[in-house]
Amino acid sequence: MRIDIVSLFPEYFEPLHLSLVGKARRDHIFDIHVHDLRQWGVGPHRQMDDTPYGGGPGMVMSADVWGTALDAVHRLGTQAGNKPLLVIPTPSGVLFNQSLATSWTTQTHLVFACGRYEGIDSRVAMYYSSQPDWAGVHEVSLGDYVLAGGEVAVMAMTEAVTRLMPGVLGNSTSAADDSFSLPGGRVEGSVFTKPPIWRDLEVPAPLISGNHALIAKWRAADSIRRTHVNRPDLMRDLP
Ligand code: 6GU
Repeated sequence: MRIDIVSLFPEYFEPLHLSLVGKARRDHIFDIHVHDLRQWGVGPHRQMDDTPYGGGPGMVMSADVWGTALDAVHRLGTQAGNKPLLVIPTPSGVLFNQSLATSWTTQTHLVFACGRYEGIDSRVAMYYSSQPDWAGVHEVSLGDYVLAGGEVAVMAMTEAVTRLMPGVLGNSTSAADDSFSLPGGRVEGSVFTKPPIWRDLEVPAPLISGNHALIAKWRAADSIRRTHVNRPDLMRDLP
């Protein structure tokens, strides 16, 4: 997989050289290319935004600048003849979740277009969703709160998707045991390590019993308990 990220703040993405994602990049499981949108800006000031039609506060990013940028990034990935999926992070998008992340792992080329200010001229999403040499457009939100721009959302989405790709997690850590990948989409239960007693708090007995069936049963029950307490919205999905 090839991932291209276009942003006015490319430095935001330096941490993608670290930890699990950084290691997987060095292992060539996928590559990530970050581009400064400003290079496609117009005029001596490399302008990339303008006032909104209909009035109102703030600025809107120009379709023209984004069109030039996205066409250029498309060409960078087409050596393989692949169609890129365009992801536009926006609080007005569909909610990002584990199943959307999983569905993206089979793409050959992901392009993230990070908006700032009041967002990107809506004709950009319209245009690229109708282009046969693109795999589609997903406008995606991280959750019901507003960030200053798409960068932090793209960091989260990139990490969520890439850790699901074959070879990124070691065999000892399986994505099948992740929250939201468990049966019914529930969250993971509590976890413990040594010592068995810490400040008078004991590790639940089943976990130190050595009885694998008992351990599995305790974990399933604890996961359901935690889903009930923290995520009652998920409970209707449980079997
Ligand atoms: Cl994807 N972008 C912005 N700017 N704010 C958000 C978001 C995205 N998701 C939640 N809030």
